Amino acid sequence: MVIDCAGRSLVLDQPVVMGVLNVTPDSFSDGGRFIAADIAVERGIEMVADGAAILDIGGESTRPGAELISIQQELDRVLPVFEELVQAIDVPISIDTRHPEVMLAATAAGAGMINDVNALRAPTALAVAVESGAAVCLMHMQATPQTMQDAPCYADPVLEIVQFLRERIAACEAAGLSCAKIVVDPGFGFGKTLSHNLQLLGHIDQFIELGVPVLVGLSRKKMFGDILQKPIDQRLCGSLAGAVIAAERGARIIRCHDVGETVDVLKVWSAMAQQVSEIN
Ligand code: PT1
Repeated sequence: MVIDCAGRSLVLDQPVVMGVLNVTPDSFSDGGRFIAADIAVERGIEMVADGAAILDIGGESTRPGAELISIQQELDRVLPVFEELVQAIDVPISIDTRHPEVMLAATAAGAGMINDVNALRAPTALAVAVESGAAVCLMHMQATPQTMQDAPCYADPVLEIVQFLRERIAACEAAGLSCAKIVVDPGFGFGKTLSHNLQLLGHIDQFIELGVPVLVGLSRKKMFGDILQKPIDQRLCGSLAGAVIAAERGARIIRCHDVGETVDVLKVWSAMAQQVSEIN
């Protein structure tokens, strides 16, 4: 299966890596190291060399409790990086934003995917996405980044989140977006307890039934901190375990910071999967 990202192809026959490129001074794990555009561009080129099939550029942190920034600040952070990286690499580049103004400017600057943690629920977001020709990632989030971890609550998280994404896919299709341009994401850590996150991870197969590729973002998240009792810089092995579990259950895009390591574990999974399918 191939996703058309405004002219650039994302081939999903095997699970692939989406490299996270935060252009935020308060980014939850990069500590603002990539605030300068040229450093971000260099890091993006490096992630592609390490095997990333797509990059995801974000200027606003959406981790729990993150500070709000203005649209202008977000644009100032991400646009210079898009303008340079689009020239420097061949893989599709995604814009991680909740804001239609940023979607519009980034897709005009060459973004091939809109990754929206708010699943295009902002007024005009859907229309901007359809008009842009970009692919979209629809993510589930309960409440907002500022409040989402206060008291996450579901009767049945898997059922409710699958249903939410089904409704968002329908809204996109009704607005004129082909389902061939849609991927979905359960939204690990976005208004979810450890128990919710683990139920979602174990039931990714139920998201596959939505009929579009599933993306997961697990990298370095608090769920691994909770399980391992380890800080952010010691969650690589936990994140890799999560990536393999997700791939085994059918996820096709793994959003992560540690690109080379994640590419390696996915290559092992893919080698196994290919061998098994050849024999059967
Ligand atoms: C994600 C994601 C994202 N995550 C998509 N986009 C973040 N599609 C940003 C924690 O619990 O999973 N999917 N864009 C980063 N957000 C978080 C959320 C970071 C929770 C950390 C946590 O530690």
